[in-house]
Amino acid sequence: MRSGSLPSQSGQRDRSRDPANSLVYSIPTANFGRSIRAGVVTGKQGEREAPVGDRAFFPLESGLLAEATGPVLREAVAAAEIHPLLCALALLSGDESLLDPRFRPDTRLGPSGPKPCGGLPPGLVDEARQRALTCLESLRRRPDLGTRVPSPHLLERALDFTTGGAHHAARRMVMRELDVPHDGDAPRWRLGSLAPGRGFRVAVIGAGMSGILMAHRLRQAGIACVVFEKNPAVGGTWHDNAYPGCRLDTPNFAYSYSFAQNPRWPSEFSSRQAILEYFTTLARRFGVIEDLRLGTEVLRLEYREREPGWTLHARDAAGRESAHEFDAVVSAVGQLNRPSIPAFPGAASFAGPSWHTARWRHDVSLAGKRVGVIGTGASAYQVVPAILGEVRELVVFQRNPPWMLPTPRYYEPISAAHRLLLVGLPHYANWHRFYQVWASVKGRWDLVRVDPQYRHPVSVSAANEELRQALVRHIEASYAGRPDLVASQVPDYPPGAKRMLRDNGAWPAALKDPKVRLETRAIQGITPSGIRVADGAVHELDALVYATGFHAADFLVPMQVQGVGGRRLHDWWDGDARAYLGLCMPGFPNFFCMYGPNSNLSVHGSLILFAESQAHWIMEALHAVLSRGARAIDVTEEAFARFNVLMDEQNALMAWGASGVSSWYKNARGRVSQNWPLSLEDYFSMTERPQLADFRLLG
Ligand code: N01
Repeated sequence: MRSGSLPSQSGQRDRSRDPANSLVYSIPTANFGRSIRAGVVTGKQGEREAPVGDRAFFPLESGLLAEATGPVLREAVAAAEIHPLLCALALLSGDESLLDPRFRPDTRLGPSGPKPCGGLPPGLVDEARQRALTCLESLRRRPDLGTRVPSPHLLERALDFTTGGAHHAARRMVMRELDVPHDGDAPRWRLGSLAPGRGFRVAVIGAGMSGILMAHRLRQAGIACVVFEKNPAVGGTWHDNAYPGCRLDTPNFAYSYSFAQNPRWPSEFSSRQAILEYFTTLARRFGVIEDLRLGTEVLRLEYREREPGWTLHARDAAGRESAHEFDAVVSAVGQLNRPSIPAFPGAASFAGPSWHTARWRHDVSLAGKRVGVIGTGASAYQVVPAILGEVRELVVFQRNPPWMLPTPRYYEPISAAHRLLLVGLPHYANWHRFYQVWASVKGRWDLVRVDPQYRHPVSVSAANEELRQALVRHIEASYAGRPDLVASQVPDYPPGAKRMLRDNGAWPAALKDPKVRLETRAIQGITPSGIRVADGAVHELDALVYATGFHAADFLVPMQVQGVGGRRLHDWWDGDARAYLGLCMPGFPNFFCMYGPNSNLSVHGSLILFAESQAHWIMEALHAVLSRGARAIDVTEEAFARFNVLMDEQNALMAWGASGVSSWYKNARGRVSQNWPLSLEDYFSMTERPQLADFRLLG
């Protein structure tokens, strides 16, 4: 495809690179018809390219392996995830026999979670590790370790080995997640050549994971952007949530940009600090930092019809208001950033300090205090064990217990032995990440899908019931000898109806701690000295923590957005936010949402995978506008309505839609306005490029 033209009707993205883009370059190959990451694969077997990682944001240190002693190497191989290691070594050595079909992994998640070592029996694991060690020993001192270029054939073999061939259906998504070609989603057009002489400015609202990515893509296309961020620093949710114990609850390697992979994560589920550092570092390296207006909140957006574009009203940290004109606006404000504090009667009378988990009061010591924590969601799950050592007493107020997913190694750091391979062995960290991504493509989706023929008082399918029983067994084992806790901790709703939480024993240990009381009676009100519950009993408290979640359904609040003909977005939504692909609404041309309605993931995939698709789609939409000499793009009412019928039908077939339990996935009307109900591949293919029949281009 010519640079500057629209994607072909076949939907294939030709990602041949613009040579002006210094980050990427193309090496077309016979097998893939696409370019391949520098140093990973080239068109001709054995051809040399730039060393792996030399253009990467987080370079490797392949010299480390040469210095390692034999015992250290053995320890590293024992600590490695065996399947990614076999793939990396096969690519480096050319030894296909490492991809022995007997070693092929089963990456499907069962009721008890991922199968250790891809489900291989111990004897085969030992054999595979021995083969890996022998290969590693023969390779590690080779001076060309960091520059060896495997063949496309080997890449295919490694993919077949990992996925059992299933990747062919999700091919383009798989290649992006593997970063082959490197940064394949980088726009291969620049404003200057696509629309010479035309000025085009974009506002991005929010400098979290989505906003940083969006600004990076715009910069890659030479489009001027300004990023408005209400906080004094970047990071979004990772900036806001500074409560003790905050860490990722999805696998970390998969929770990173596909084109900026980090081999140095401190844990498979890293702490908030490590993730914040990752995004802060990248904002700097991408240059996005230059486009930032920190401490500046966007108040209002008004669409100008005469000269299509947006007027954005903002207020800076000093309270000064200003107006700015843009051609397009991308909201990247997230879903979980406006704390929700229930209006308990008497809340204002509480004499001690009280705060929300996302507004942690680091100036208040909890030492020796009687502390109440309201809520048992993901935030409470992390904060309660983390403050337990400090407090005198802790009362946990629970309305509904969550389902716990056994994750024994949740807090474990990545060992030095494993890090040696992640940082020192080319390809290993990429394949380690890819392995996580691939396992999450299906994730637990099948286990929470409704079988309309299935009848059960709680579960929504036979597979869901199997999962429920496995999780009940985990609860019974975790609270052995405490029938009171078993009774209070087994949810009465199906697994998947609310977010399932990672458990390494820390939460059960906290609930069993003599300092902790679990209160399951409803909160009636708050008094100056504590919390009064249903039968009038009062828990005396010195401090109160609201772990009560966010106004997730109130998309874009409190911003006011006025579109064509004075259409006010929130009036028009009328408490029921909807979008087309989570990205746009009719009557709001050139206004795009990242992580908008119905684009949240809860049982499969990583939000970063979706954010990358959304940023890509927005760039394609802007390309359509600019390449046609149009001013704006607006989704049609019909396409918007059709898409939302699909969302509602499909969400009704998921545990979260079928169950009546309260959750932040639903809005006040009970409609699932947050979650994506289909597969990751579906979203990836729907966001490959805008279906122009669903849009009006405005001149
Ligand atoms: O919020 P939540 P969260 N009276 O809405 C209870 C992400 N996250 O901040 O279950 C009494 O899940 C409410 O009770 P119930 C993640 O996606 C990620 O914990 O509705 N209780 C519930 O127990 C997560 O899903 C990470 O009956 C009341 C709790 O408050 C999302 O953020 C870490 C109540 C709210 O739970 C939100 O998690 C943290 C009332 N009136 C969060 N109102 C990481 O990955 C609410 N509750 C690191």
